[in-house]
Amino acid sequence: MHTAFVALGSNLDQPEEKVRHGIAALAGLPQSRLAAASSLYRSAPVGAPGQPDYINAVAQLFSELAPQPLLAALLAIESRFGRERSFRNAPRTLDLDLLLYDLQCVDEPGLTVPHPRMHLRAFVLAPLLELAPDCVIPGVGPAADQLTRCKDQNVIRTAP
Ligand code: PH2
Ligand code: MG
Ligand code: MG
Repeated sequence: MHTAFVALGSNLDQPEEKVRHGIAALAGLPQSRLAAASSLYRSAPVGAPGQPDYINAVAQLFSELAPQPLLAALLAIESRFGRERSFRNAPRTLDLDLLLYDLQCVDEPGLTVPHPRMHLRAFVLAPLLELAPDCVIPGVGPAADQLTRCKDQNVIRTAP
């Protein structure tokens, strides 16, 4: 059994509901179990000004799926939620990013784990640390240290 952390994000069509339903969809993944889900957090869009605020969360999964099948399952959920890919960082109904998979480093077409920008984003680090305060990002270091470097990013916990 492997431990994976997945980031959820939405800034379109009732984002809170999308993230809550996204967590429920993760709970239904095959050969997997939802171990924990963070609170919901609101933040301004990073790298894409002029869009609605985001709602973000992080889920912890126990899974028998290898990284690529797990990624495929996440992309299938995004499609079910009506995700459209018009341009980079476009507003989205649901984004599911595989952040961490045990302590493994994966660098394959379409999949880089740890997620290459996770350590720069308070909207990922704050919910991740809620679930795993001692989390270490392979190749980077303690997630808590990274969050202190993102103090300029305002992230508000909105709901349990
Ligand atoms: N996702 C992005 C780009 N910018 N900003 C916030 N606040 N939350 C996100 O989930 C997010 C973003 C690309 O995936
Ligand atoms: Mg993303
Ligand atoms: Mg994504």
